[in-house]
Amino acid sequence: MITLYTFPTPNGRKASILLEELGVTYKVHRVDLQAGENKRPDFLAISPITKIPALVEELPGGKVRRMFGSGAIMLHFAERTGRLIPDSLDDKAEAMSWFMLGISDLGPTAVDMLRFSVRAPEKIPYAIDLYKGELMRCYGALDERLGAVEHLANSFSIADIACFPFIAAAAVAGGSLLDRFPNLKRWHDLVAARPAVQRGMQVPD
Ligand SMILES: N[C@@H](CCC(=O)N[C@@H](CS)C(=O)NCC(=O)O)C(=O)O
Repeated sequence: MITLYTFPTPNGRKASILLEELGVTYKVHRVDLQAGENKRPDFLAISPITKIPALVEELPGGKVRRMFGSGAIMLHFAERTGRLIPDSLDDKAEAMSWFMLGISDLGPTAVDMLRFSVRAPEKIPYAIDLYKGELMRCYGALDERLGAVEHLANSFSIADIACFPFIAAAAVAGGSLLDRFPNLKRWHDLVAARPAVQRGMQVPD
């Protein structure tokens, strides 16, 4: 049995979209971040950094496999199933480049932008301008790529899943922001129409 530890955030939804796309059977354990449930010792044993998403799989013989972080979860299941990741080295190199842009640039930048522009008690123009600029840099790179290809690695892959929830959040919260990036908007609408993506975006309820 697989249990996904998650909360309704873009990083959590990368993991649930992946599992839905692969048709993996899993249980959902909601970790209430606002109530500090991620700081409890039982969750710390699963996710040493006390962040969601994390996943536990009970294996035959009583063994347990844990993994934490949306990137580790996506790569593990893509490699294990041979799906949502290209076969050829060249295509995989391109897919990994966009996958990592989602994991290490787009996600952290979007979160820091939110922290400094909305949550910070003191508004620091330098920090707001920095993260806004970095976010626009990510959007610009994605938009240019998606002007040439339908999905980030040609066919739908974990590269798309790594980026989609943060672009979906911008589509909801950012007003007409995506209108400035027409290729990114086209791709957002295409990915958002996938039934498994829609299911994954509802996890946890
Ligand atoms: N690199 C991690 C980041 C995960 C992450 O930032 N999770 C946030 C929710 S989106 C979290 O659990 N935050 C709780 C905390 O910071 O205490 C990933 O890609 O999954």
